[in-house]
Amino acid sequence: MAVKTLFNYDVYASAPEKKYALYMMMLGFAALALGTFFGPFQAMNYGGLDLYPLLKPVFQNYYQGLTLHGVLNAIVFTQLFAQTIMVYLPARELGLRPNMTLAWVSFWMALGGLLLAAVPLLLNEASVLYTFYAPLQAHWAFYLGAAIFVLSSYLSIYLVLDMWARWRKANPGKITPLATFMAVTFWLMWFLASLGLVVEALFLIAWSFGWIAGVDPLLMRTLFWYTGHPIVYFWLLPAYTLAYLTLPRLAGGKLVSDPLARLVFLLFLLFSVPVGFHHQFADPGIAPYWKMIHTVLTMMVAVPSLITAFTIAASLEVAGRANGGKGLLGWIGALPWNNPTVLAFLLGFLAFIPGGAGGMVNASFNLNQNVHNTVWIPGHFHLQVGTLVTMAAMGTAFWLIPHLTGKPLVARGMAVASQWLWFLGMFIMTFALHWMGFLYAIPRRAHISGSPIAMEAYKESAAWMALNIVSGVILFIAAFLFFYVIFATALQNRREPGQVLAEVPFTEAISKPQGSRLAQLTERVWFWFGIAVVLVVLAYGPVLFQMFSNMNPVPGQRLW
Ligand code: HAS
Ligand code: HEM
Ligand code: CU
Repeated sequence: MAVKTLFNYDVYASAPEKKYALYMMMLGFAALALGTFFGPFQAMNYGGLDLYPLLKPVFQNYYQGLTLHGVLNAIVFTQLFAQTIMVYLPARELGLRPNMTLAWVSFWMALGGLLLAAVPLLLNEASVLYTFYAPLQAHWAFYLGAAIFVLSSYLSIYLVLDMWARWRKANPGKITPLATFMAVTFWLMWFLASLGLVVEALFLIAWSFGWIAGVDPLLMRTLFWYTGHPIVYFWLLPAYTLAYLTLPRLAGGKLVSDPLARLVFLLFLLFSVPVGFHHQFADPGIAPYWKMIHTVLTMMVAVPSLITAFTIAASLEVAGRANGGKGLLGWIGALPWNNPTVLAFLLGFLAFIPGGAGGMVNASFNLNQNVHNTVWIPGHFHLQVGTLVTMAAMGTAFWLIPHLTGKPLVARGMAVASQWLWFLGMFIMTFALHWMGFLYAIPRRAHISGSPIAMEAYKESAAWMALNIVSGVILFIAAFLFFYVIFATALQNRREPGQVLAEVPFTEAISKPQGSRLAQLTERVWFWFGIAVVLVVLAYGPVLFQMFSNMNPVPGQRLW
C-alpha cells in the first residue's frame, strides 16, 4: 500500500523530460491511429472493393482519406516520434535535462499546427495529398498549420545542440557518446533538408492568402523533393538509432562496432539531401545529366543502409550465440522472438531488405519509367516507412511507455500478435502492389474501385487484388490490437516501482570509439556539415538558380 501511494505521487517530478517524451509520443500514436484507419479502405480500393461510401457524410471522397492517411502517418506521426526519441535518448545518455520550457513550446507548436491544419483537412478543403503538388491549392490554414508543425522541429534541433554544447564544455576532448552523436548529425541533416520545404511553404502561404497570383509547379515540386527525399531518412534514422542503441541489448548481445555506427550517420548527413531528382525523373525542365548525377548520389546513400544491414545482423548474431544458438543459422532461432520489441525490429528489418532492393530499382533512372506513378511505389514505401519505421516505433512503445509512466505493459500476448499480423499484412499487401504496379501498370492514387472502366481494364490482375483485400483485413486487426495495447497501458492506473526505475536499455559496444581513428574523424561534425552544404549547393544550385530566374506562375486549382 505504501508503495502504491509513493508511486501515485508524481512520477515526473524528478524527470519532467519523461512527461514531455510521453506526450510527444502519444500524440504521434494518436495521429497514426487516425491515419492508419484509412489504410484498409485504400487496400480494399486496390482490391476492387469500394468501401468509401460507408464513410460518408464524415469523409467526402477517396482523396480526402488518402490525404489524411499520408499527412497523419508520414508527416505527423514520424516527426513526433523523432522529436521523442532523438531528444529523450541523448538527454538520458548525457544525464542532462533539455531546456524544458522550449521542449514544451515545441510540443504546443506541434499540437497547435496540427489542429490548425486538421480543420481544412477534415472539412475537405485541403485534399491535396501529402505532397501538395501545385497547382492543387488547399485552404491557407493547411499550409500555415503544416508550417507551424514542421517549425516545431527546429526547437528540437536547438534542444539537442544545446545539451551537446553543455556536455562538451564539461567534458573537453572526450568523444561524444553514441546516442548524442546520432542525434546531433540527425538534426543537422534535418535542418539542411528542411530548407526546401520552408521556402516552398513561404510561396504556398502567400499564394493561398492571395498575395501572389500563382506559383511555378516545377519549382514547387523541386523544392518539395529537395526535402521529400531526405525526409524519408528523417523517418528512418530514429528507427536505426534504436536498432543500434537498444536492439542488441534487448536481444541479449552487444553492438559489434560503435565507430561504424558513427560512419553510418555521417554518411546520411552527407548524402541524404542531394538526391531529390530521383523523384522527378519524369519531370520535364530538368536536364537528364542532373538526374544522372542524383542517381549516382542515390546509390551512395544506400551505402549506410548496407553497412547497417551488416552491423545489425552481426550484432544479432552475437546475441543469438550468447543465448546458446549454434551452427550457421542456429543463432537466428535463439533470438528472443517472444519479446514484442525484438520481434518488431526483426520483422521490420526483414521487410526492409526487399524494400531497399525496390528502392534501387526506383533509383535506376530508366527502370524508374516502368514503376513511376504505379502502385509499385506504395508497395516500396510501405515496406520502408509502413513496416520498418512503424514497427520500430510500435516495438519501442512496448518498453518506452512503461519506462516513462511506470505502468506495466498490458496484454503482452496481444502485443506479440499485433506485430506478427502487421508484418504479415504488410508483406501480402506490398507483394501484391509491387506485382500490380510492375506487370499491370496499375496507377497509384487512383480510386479504381469507384470506376467500372478501370475495373474492366485491370481485370487480369484480379488474383492480386484479392490479396489486397486479405491484407486490408489483417492490417485492420493488427492496428486494432496494437492501439488497444498501448492506450490501455498508458491509461491504466497501476504503477510499479520497478518500471519507474528501469533504465533505457542502452547497448554496450564491442569495438569502442576510444582510440578509433574513424571515430575521431566523425567527431568533426561541423566540418562534415560544411561538406554536406557544399554537396547540396553543387547538386542543386545551378538548377534552382535557373528555375528561380524562369518562373512560370499558374493559378490554383481544386480538383476534388
Ligand atoms: Fe524510397 C519513393 C529510392 C529508401 C520512402 N520512397 C519513395 C516514396 C516514399 C519512400 C514514401 O529512386 C514515395 C514518395 C511519393 O509519394 O512519391 N528509397 C529509394 C532508395 C532507398 C530508399 C534508393 N524510401 C526509402 C526509405 C523510406 C522511403 C528508407 C522511408 C522510410 N524511393 C526511391 C525512389 C523513389 C522512392 C527513386 C521515387 C520513385 C518514383 O518514381 O516515384 C534506399 O535508402 C534504400 C537502402 C536500403 C537497403 C536495405 C538494407 C537492408 C537492411 C536490413 C538488414 C536486415 C537485418 C535483418 C539486419 C539497401 C538494413 C536480420 C534479421 C534476422 C531475422 C536475422
Ligand atoms: C498510401 C494502405 C499504413 C504511409 C497507401 C496506399 C495504400 C495504403 C493501399 C495507396 C493508395 C493510393 O495510392 O491510392 C495502407 C494500409 C496500412 C497503411 C492498409 C495499415 C493499416 C501506413 C503507414 C504509413 C503509411 C503506417 C506511414 C507511417 C502511406 C503514404 C501513402 C500511403 C505516405 C501515400 C499517400 C499518397 O499517395 O498521397 N497506403 N497503409 N501507410 N500510405 Fe499507407
Ligand atoms: Cu527518395
